[in-house]
Amino acid sequence: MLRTEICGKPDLTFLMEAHDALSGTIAKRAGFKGLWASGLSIACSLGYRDANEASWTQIVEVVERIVDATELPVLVDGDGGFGNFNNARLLARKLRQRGAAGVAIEDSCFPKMNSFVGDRHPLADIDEFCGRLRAMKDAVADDLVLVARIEALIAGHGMEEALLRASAYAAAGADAILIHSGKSTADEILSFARAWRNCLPVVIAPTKYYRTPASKYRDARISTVIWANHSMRAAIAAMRHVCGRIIAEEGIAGIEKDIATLDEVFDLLRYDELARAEARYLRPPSCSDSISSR
Ligand code: SPV
Ligand code: MG
Repeated sequence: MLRTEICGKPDLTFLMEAHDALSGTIAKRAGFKGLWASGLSIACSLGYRDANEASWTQIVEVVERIVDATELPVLVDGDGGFGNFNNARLLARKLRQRGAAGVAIEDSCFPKMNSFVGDRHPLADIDEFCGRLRAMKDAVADDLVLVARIEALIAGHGMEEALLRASAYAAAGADAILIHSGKSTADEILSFARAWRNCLPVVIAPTKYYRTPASKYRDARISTVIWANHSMRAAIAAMRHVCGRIIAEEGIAGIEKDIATLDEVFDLLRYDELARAEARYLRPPSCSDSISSR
């Protein structure tokens, strides 16, 4: 399960977004040691908005494919747990069964809305959210890293509220705190980290403050950085570009050199392994012929 690949290693950990088995496989090949199963990106790839339109069972199915294909530790974006404590613990149990390494749940209300859409982000009541965390912890104990995500800064509440929530969530059994921010600089994240003093490992997703170099997070002793949606956004840009060119050029000769070769596709999916397995396990034709002719 490699919990330390999710958070709590001595050095900074990086988790790369995956929204399906292919994006997870590409991240693994690039050298990432852990993945973030992004709610936004999975929803997007299914054609849903990041507003709890995808069901928790649909998310679990995608996570299972990512885990199976990559065998990497996967921290799953569990949104707000898809309801109350009962839905949250069902989700936690299923994710553990399907091989996830951890789950992050955010203190939003169902149905959630992506943190960067609009400005109506009602926060869950602290005690009610702690009930979700306790129920998840009781359901899966230490088999799944439990990350409590604080949306207080996103929702326009101050640092005090964020710290109050972090303490309550730690007491409720969280293993790490994900502090989220929509600011274009890392200032408020870094001041949270200073005040929090690593009471639990701190996880961040610098989607909006993307200019900050990783060295700043190292200096602040942040545990884990999530590159939350970058494969999905890269795929959108690449697919839009290729579709536009094919329609404009009424052909594919021009784009061939800009896209992955078929050999690359077969290599990513390890067709060579299948060929070796066939050589080992398929009965030679002569053998089956002789059996059927008896
Ligand atoms: C996600 O990837 O779904 C997240 C992170 O929650 S972010 O989109 O940066 O809010
Ligand atoms: Mg999300």
